[in-house]
Amino acid sequence: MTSEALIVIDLQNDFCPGGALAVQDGDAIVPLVNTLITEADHVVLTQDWHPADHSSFASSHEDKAPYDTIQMPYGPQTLWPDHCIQGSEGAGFHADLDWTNAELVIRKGFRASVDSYSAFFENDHTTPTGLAGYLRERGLTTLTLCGLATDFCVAYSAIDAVKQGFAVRVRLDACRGIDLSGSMAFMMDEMRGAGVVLA
Ligand code: VGL
Ligand code: ZN
Repeated sequence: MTSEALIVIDLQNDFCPGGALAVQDGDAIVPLVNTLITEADHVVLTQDWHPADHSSFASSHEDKAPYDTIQMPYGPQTLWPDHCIQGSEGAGFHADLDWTNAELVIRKGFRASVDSYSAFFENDHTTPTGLAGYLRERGLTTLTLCGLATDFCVAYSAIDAVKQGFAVRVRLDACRGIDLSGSMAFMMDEMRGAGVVLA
């Protein structure tokens, strides 16, 4: 057994064309992600998993529209269209994603009061999801990340993973981004600065 794991971030219907928060060409990465899954020794998936009244939804706030920013107790928070509601079709994994081999599915964003872009910490940057402990206990120290969206959940996960002491590579060819007001260029720089290997 090796110490390497593939982490597939949020490859869910709502982030694919036709979904509630569609990432351009989000579904185009599915064949390559399937190949990476086939080649990987260990596979972990993340699943954005919000209650219907989640605080990251613009619909939960009066006079707010999707992509507005609000101040939360933990800092600024972008508001989104309702997406990845627990148990909905949109929250499901893309139908062609072959995740049979996945050893763990980690759900995030399930508490109404706080969003969670990162697979490791909620957006308060202090509440852990448990993923770091899981990986450490299993001796999985080298991580390859792919999925959606490059400039949000993939980037936040990659940066937190480095901070947690993992060796981290992001397969950009197996990611697609949202690019909201320059977020793509900004988060690429943040990842590079943190020590994430961009491949
Ligand atoms: C994501 C915005 C809101 C993501 C999740 O997976 O990148 N982005 N929820
Ligand atoms: Zn979300």
